[in-house]
Amino acid sequence: MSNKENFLLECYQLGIIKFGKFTLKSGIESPFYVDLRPLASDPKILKKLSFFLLELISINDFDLICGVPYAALPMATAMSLESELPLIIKRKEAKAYGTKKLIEGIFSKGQNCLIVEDVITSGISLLETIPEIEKEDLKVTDIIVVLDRQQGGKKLLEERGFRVHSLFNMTEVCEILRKNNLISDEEISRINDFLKGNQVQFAEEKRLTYEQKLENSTNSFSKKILEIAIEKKSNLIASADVLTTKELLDFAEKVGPNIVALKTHIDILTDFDFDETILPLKDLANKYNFLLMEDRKFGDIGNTQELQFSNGIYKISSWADLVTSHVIGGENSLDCFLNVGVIAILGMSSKGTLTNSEYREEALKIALSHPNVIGGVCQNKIPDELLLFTPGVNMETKGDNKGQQYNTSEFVFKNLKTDFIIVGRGIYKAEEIEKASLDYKIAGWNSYIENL
Ligand code: S5P
Repeated sequence: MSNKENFLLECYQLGIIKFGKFTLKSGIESPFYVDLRPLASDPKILKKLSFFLLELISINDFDLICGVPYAALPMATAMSLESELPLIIKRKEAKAYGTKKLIEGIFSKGQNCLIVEDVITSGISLLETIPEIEKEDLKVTDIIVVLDRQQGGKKLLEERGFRVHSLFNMTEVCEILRKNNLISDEEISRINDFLKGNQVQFAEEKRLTYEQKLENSTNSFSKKILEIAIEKKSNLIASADVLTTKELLDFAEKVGPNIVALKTHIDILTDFDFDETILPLKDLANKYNFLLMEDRKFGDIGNTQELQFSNGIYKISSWADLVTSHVIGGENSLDCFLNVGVIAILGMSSKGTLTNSEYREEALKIALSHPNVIGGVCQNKIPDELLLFTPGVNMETKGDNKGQQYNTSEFVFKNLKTDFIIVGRGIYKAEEIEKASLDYKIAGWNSYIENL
């Protein structure tokens, strides 16, 4: 992957481009929405952006740099700091008092000023800005833009004799996002239609309700989890990544009323004892009506998985309602999981994961064809036949320092049509665990309802 491509993906994570249906100021409905202002809130990204933008031109050709307010102001500032090209500031409106100047800073007649703009659409706003700079007897020959929306602006400015250097255009953005499975072919064709000036048809993409999924399901474990979801009005799975039996049981007691399943990594307990740990945990699962999901992420040949599933001190097969498993061992490796709902790991939430689109596609084929599999863990949409479990959900933070990447529940229900969210630290690290689990339950349920 090229540096530029990587950089775009980092920017995308900040939410600068959204796909859907957006009504523009003009009343026109657009299939995408761009806002580059969030880039300024991430200093590392802003710095990288300034490197990429400076590479587009030869800095010696210019005496000054000026960003079009407001979105391009921090960009021009970062470029100025990096290149030592002096910055001038263009006001949006002239001051009503004092000097009434429109351009602030130190400059002299005849200097060539490089203009920086975040997004170029029709080009009209640049055509209004440039004369204000020229009025001060400054020259403008070149404009740098981060994103060319390909709606005629670049052409218009070039016809007027300006050189326009863009870092990305919409076609490139779509290609990169498509390659990384972040946008569908349907969305791309809608965008292409829009860019050609056609009115875009938005088909309402409906998700199935839990009731519909329940009707369609034949596996007893998928039925169970859907029934609990409907009854408790919850799609929350709490991940109990705690280290002692006491913490695990306390946690289960607190979150029990709000969850459909409690997810364990049973092998991280320092004091595991089948009778002391599993029996009371089972009691709590019955008391509060939730399932036990052991996140074992099996990843071996069938025979070994069979041994791991039923033996050792954990005897997972005797208590887990659901288990997670990689499908890397191939279809038959899943045959051993009897009397349990298997959730296949199709895509992971961590940065740099190897679960790219080709992997996911192949993994999905196995998951869809195996009767023991009821769903998948994934950060992408999957077919309706499988339930989608999405970890990497946190309302407070975007990630940890170990590669985890978070989205909000709103995002995953809207964009991935998730069925169940998995939340770990967002709940077990919260000051008030009960309240946090209730908050996530409500947020998850509301997001589900909003996307029906
Ligand atoms: O891709 C994945 C798959 C899983 S199951 N990413 C994940 O984070 N998980 C698990 O979800 C992970 O092992 C952890 O138990 C939980 C997320 O925890 P959190 O504290 O980051 O919310």
